Amino acid sequence: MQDLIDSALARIQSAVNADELEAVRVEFLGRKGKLADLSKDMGKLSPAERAERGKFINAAKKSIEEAYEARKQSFDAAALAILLDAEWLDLTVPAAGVKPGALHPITQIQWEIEDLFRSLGFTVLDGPEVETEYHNFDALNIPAHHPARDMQDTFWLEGGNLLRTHTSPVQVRGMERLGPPLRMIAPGRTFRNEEVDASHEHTFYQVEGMMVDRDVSVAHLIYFMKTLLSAIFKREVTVRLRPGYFPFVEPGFELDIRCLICGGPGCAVCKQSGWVELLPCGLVHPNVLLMSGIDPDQWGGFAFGLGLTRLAMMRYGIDDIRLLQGGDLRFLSQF
Ligand code: 2NL
Repeated sequence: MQDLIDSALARIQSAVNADELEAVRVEFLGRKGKLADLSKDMGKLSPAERAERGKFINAAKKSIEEAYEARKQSFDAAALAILLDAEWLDLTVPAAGVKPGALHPITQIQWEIEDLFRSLGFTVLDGPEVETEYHNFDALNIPAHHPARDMQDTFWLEGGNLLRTHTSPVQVRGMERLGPPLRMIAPGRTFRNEEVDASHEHTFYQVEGMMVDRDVSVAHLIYFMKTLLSAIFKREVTVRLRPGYFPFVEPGFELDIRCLICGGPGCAVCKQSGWVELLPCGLVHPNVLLMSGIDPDQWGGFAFGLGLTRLAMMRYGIDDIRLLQGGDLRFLSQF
């Protein structure tokens, strides 16, 4: 019996890995192992022999178990050391951090203009991109069959609605809802059925604005437009008005600024004219006021439309309009 213990302890010491050790445990300590065998025929022994055998079995079990546990711990420690060596993380390395995105160049300009007009007492309005024919055309003094309704230019939807071709309908809704006096701008996305190339897109952005009050004149219009353009270009600008036709204003103007590149003598940007056409505007047509429930004998207003897409291209020197909607990060990450 002492041989049994000695052989168990020797096998435990010589086990080279955890699997081998486990096999030794099963062989000696398992339910069908060698110590279990020794207890099987205890019934045949005399009480004195049984006591003797019991004592021995317990002592054997204790010493084999102890040897087993010690050996197992050394295998576990070795396995853990291998794992720690292979899978360590250096928790002191600074984190990579979030890579911040940026506002789209058009959004940057739009927000700047919104801030400016808010500071001048204007409300910033939003409205639907899917519009009724009435709000997009009729209410702007553009009845059916008017030449300004270039059918090819508009995305018509089923049921007579359309994708707005300008943000004017937002201002029509503003006049209907707010009533005079009012100051509002309507920035947003607009759509035309264009053949897309470097300078034409089906989707573009504009800001329209309007002020309705008593005795509003062209002088108010010029003051606000100069303030707007000086803020956008971050310097004083010289402006001039030429007559321009838009059904929703009377009189209507094309507002030009002195070329910021050459300052007047003429260059490639202003096509040698010294002036750059920038901003259609005018005094709101009485029919337009009337249709939105404002009495043109009591109230008057000015209005303007500014192409944000063109402005972004001018400011950042972008030569292809398609880059703005293209979603290419190599382009966008420059802003
Ligand atoms: C453009 C158009 C202009 C307006 C837009 C306007 C809106 C209402 C009443 C009167 Cl509700 N006018 N908007 C006025 C003058 C010019 O521009 O396509 N600009 C890029």
